[in-house]
Order: sequence, then structure tokens, then C-alpha cells
Amino acid sequence: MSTADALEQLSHDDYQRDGFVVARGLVGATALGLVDREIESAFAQPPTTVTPQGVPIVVCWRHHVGGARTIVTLKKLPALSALVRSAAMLGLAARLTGAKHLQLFETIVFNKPPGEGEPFAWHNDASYYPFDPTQLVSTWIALDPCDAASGAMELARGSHRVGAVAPVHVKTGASLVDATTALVPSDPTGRGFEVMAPLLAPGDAIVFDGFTWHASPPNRSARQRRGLCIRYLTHPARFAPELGFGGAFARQITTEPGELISSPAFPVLWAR
Ligand SMILES: O=C(O)CCC(=O)C(=O)O
Repeated sequence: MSTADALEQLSHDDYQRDGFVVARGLVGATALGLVDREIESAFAQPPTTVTPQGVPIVVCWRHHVGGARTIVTLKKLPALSALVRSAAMLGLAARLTGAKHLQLFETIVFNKPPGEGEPFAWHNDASYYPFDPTQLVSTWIALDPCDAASGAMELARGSHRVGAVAPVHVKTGASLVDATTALVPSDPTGRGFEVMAPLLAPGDAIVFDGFTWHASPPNRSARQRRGLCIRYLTHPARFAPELGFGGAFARQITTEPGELISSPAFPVLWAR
């Protein structure tokens, strides 16, 4: 089966059942090469002290002890900017989620360097975000081969149906809120969930729901492990600062609490 046919077969039903799908070959070698070069040039820049305002940003996250982040504007990376807005990305996200609205709010590269890249504790993303509703889809694209040794993502199949859980410290798994809010277990198999860790080649992607539990082990290999994650809100959302801690993008929200998130920093890229 061709890559295009295999991508075409990924279905809304699979996504709804499992909370994620693996999209093999989502980004072709040529486009990926251009994006990779831009991302490497962004990582070559020093850590950032100021978050740009009023424009989409790209967060370059060095996930190791003492690793700082560099933030650049998306428009400085034209191949990545084109990818984020491409029919391939938006069409797949819309088909899988059934969304009528795709609004970019975060583009982030998780770089786990060889030998020292740290783990991510089990968490879901929705718990961090100051949105109401917190409906989102993430497309996590492998820039390097990802396997257990290099710290590939693990996902708990069907866990998106559990709903709200506490946000946790991403490295330790310690709860960031009161002790009464449910935590994602440190071993989801103990709660009856099947844990999948798809092996990914560069250009393969995992498309997952904001409520899906996921984690990743440290990078014990001699290879770097980078993943490019692009997140879209799948419904118009109001700013609800009490619901989440956000990320760098949260410093770009200028909306009043209770108002719809609407800003050139968070463009609606697709609607029907
Ligand atoms: O890159 C990783 O291993 C984890 C990424 C993650 O937690 C996310 O994209 O939400």
C-alpha cells in the first residue's frame, strides 16, 4: 500500500477508540529535510529570555538537566510555517478529530540529547492548558528514529476517555495541584491500559488527543531524539487561567479570562 493510501485509511473511529493513531510517512523526506535544517538553526541560537508577542512561536526545548529553551518566531522558519498550515497536516487532524475548527496554539520541539535526554513522566496535555474547553489535537513528528533506547513516546490506549487528571511535574511526575485531583498512574498497565510505544522513522507521526496519557523514557542511546509537536485547538476556546499552567504560549495570551482566545499569535488555520 502506498504511504498516501495508508494515511487515507487512518480513521476517525481508530482515533476515537485509541486516543491516537500512528501516521507513517506523514512528512516526506524533502519537506522534513528543510524543516530539520531550520530547527537546527533555531537550536543553535542562545536560550530565550523574552517571549515574542502577537505572532506564532516555536519553542526549542532541550530536555536534559539544566537545559534551557530557545524561542523563535514561526515566520523565521518558512518550511515549518508551511508544514503547520499544510493541507496534509490540517486535513488529517480534521478528519481524525471531526473538528470544525483548527487553531494553532503551540509548536514545540522536544530534543533529548544522546545519553542525557531526560524522561517525561506520564501525563495528559489537557491538564496544563488554560482553555475552556480543553479540546486539542497534537501531531508529534519524529525528526530522528525513535525507539525504546532513544526515548520514544509511549501512549496508553483508550486513556483519553478517563478525562481530567492533575498536571504533574514533567520530569518527576509529582502533582502540581492539590492532592485530591486524580493522577495518571506511573504504570497505566496496572489500571488495565495497554501501553504502546510505536517505533518511528523520521517523518512518521503520532496524532493524539489532548486527554491521552503519554510518557517517554530517557534517551540512553548515542543518538539524539527530537520530536516536533504541533498542537491545534479543535474548538473555539475561552481563556480559563484557573484551569492550567500553559507553556510559553500562555505568556502570549492577551485575552481577558472568560473571553474567546483570539489573536494573531493563535491563528485559526482551518474552519468549516
Ligand atoms: O517528546 C516527548 O517525549 C514527550 C512529548 C509530550 O509530552 C507532548 O508532546 O505532549
